Amino acid sequence: MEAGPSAMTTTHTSARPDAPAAPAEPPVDVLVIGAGFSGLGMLYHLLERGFSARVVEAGDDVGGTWYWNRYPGCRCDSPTEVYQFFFSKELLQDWDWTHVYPAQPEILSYLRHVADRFDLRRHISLETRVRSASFNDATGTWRSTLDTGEVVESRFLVTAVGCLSDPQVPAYPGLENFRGEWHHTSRWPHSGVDFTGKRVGVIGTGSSGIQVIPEIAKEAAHLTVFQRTANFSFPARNRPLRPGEMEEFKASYDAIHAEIRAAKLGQRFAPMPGSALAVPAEVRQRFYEESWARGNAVLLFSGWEDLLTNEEANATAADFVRSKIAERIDDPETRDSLLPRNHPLGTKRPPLDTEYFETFNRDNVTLVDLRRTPIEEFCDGGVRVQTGVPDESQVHELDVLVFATGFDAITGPLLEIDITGSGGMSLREKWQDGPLTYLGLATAGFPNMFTITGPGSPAVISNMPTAIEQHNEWIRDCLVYMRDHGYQRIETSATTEEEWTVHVSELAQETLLVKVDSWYMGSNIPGKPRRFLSYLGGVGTYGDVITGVAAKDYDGFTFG
Ligand code: NA7
Repeated sequence: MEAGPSAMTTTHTSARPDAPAAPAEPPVDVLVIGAGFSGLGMLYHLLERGFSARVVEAGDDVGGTWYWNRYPGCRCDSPTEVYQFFFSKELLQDWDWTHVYPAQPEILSYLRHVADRFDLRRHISLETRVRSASFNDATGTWRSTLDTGEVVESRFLVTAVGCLSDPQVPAYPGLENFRGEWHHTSRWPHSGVDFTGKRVGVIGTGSSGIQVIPEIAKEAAHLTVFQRTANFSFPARNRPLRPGEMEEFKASYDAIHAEIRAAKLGQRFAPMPGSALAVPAEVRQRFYEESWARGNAVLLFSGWEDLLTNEEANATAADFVRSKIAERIDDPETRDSLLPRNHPLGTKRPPLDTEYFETFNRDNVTLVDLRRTPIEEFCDGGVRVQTGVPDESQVHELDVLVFATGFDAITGPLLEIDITGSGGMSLREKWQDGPLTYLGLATAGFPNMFTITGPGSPAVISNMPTAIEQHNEWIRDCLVYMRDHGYQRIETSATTEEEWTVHVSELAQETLLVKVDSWYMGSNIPGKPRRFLSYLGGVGTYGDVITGVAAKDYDGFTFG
């Protein structure tokens, strides 16, 4: 085990049924909620700088996203050499990845290794949820109540709850009547699901659906895919790393790290200056063909910079991708339903796939186009859909139903916790018309609280570990600054967060992303305010902004 951060004593008390919950004395410096990439990274940095910290995690192991999403086919869409922690050169040198895009078990092993190697586990309480957290103005501390009844008092509260961790099951009636078993992709049983000989239905064709569908099709007697929106998808062209490739990465990690920290997407992609419309059609076609052959969404991420701002430019790429998708599907009617036509390319999160469209050429796979035959209800036998003929319906008989129906993204996991700030202000109430943050890191009225990859930061519009690392380091440095200056309390103001939120919104308005319904916009959740939830200025620019704020003695924050 590598020499890790020094052990710090954490303090807490357990509530007795006969006594009012009593907080810890003295409080722990920082309570971190969540032990995925962001919580583990945060814990490492805090301990390394001598803060006491405690992490509370709902799962029975660390890993976050990679703990919960265990469905077959689950893997990362970022290349392995960028999707990891960069805080330890020894860790980078010692860990060997096997594939260009590692599968979920491998990433989970990596995160477990990180927890062990840096001796983080003894600061983590597993199988425990934070139910509520409230700021006490008198003591300047947070008091968090766990589902065990325990109350933890901390100087700071850091949320590391993930952006896609609040799974959603569609609200069609009758699920309780379904005779078979059902699962959400992000709450997959640890023992796995046996599809052999079964009739399986998958609802949802986002990234999770597109990954799980080809795998289930190989095993099930019959697979019915319920599609509401046809999705663009790029071939991953995943493969095992070639001999020597890992060594090349290891030799270049400093350069790779510098590159992704400065890049727009926190990835080794950079958009080309100029317009797709300014070059001859043959040049465009050649670039699109070459990008397609490389796999991933190279065409989009390394393409002309107006692909996501100009509809006409976008259409040149979207037409190309549609033509490639069409080549992969045999049946004309199925092809027609699978071709994405209702949104510009890249305005919904583009998935990477392995044999996704080809799966619909199998005899045991049927596509149900919900735009033509909408779901009416779940019933004992399966899923009842309208047929298009008035008063007529049809039941798709199923033994297993899989929901790949996504998440209440970014704000969902934060608002699930009952958080109250200064003067008893409720975060749920404060954000009822949409989240307000400064830098995606803090919100006015909630002193000493930081939100890793919160709304208004690049987060989901980037390689997540890069965005997480920016926040981990910034929060760490801010707490060191406060300690050095003897400050106990930090908060931002309503004016500052308003300015940042308007800035985030203005950047989004310049793009096509605000024109479609997506989880980026919150529009996948009925009743959720429709607002673009992330910062589109890019990871590099964002890094400059937040380090600039720190350099100016945390401009936009006040200390007490
Ligand atoms: P997504 O990307 O939100 O996809 C959810 C899918 O489920 C999408 O195809 C939805 O169709 C569909 N959906 C959602 N609700 C319904 C209902 N009520 N009826 C039918 N179909 C529905 O979630 P994923 O888990 O695939 O991916 C989330 C992110 O994880 C991904 O982007 C990566 O960043 C990793 P819709 O498009 O809304 O019409």
